[in-house]
Amino acid sequence: MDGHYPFELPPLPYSYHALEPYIDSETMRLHHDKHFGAYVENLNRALEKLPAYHHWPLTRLIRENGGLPFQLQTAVWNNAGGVYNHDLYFRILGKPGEKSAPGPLSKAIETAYGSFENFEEHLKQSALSQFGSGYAWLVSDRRGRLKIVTTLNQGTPLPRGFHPILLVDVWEHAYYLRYRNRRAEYLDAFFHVLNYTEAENNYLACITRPSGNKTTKTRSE
Ligand code: MN3
Repeated sequence: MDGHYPFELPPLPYSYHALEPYIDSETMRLHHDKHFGAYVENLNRALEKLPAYHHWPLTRLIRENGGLPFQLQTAVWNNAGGVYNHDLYFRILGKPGEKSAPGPLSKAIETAYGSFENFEEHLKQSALSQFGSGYAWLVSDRRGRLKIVTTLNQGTPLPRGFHPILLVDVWEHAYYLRYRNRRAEYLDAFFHVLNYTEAENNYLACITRPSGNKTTKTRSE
């Protein structure tokens, strides 16, 4: 998702109950319609009176956040991040059982982590160690090498020059209704509904991009 103002809430790409029993329909309805919806609304509200930024794509609002008027930076950082992160989160989930990605992402995961099982264990441990609200991500660097990173609140790995492949939301609103405080159980469930085909598409978009990066104005890692 990389449109510009006014942003719209994209429809869920499957039904609310498609991820049952791993993620329940009530959580999905609340998470997508209310939480994701609020980030879209609040981002539009923050930008409403600043037409100079209405043509900025979502990722630019994040990457070049420091170039916005100071009083707007925090609201845009939080809400543009909330929109970017939730758009990706709901896209990389799917019906249980669509496990493998037979292409380059599989090879890259096996090269970096030895196996899918080992990769999932690494991502799970990172997600468990994220203190408070945030995300654990699988990202690619500019050379197509994989790395697991975490971000706090609605932060993204974009300003660090990484290309997101997949992420897991560990805000309590993502799991509290069904799993209460048992984040580890939610993470085990998450891997049942992780759509590696969609993750593969994100990886392919990254490794086939001509220059390999669009982040010339950001800090180097
Ligand atoms: Mn969320």
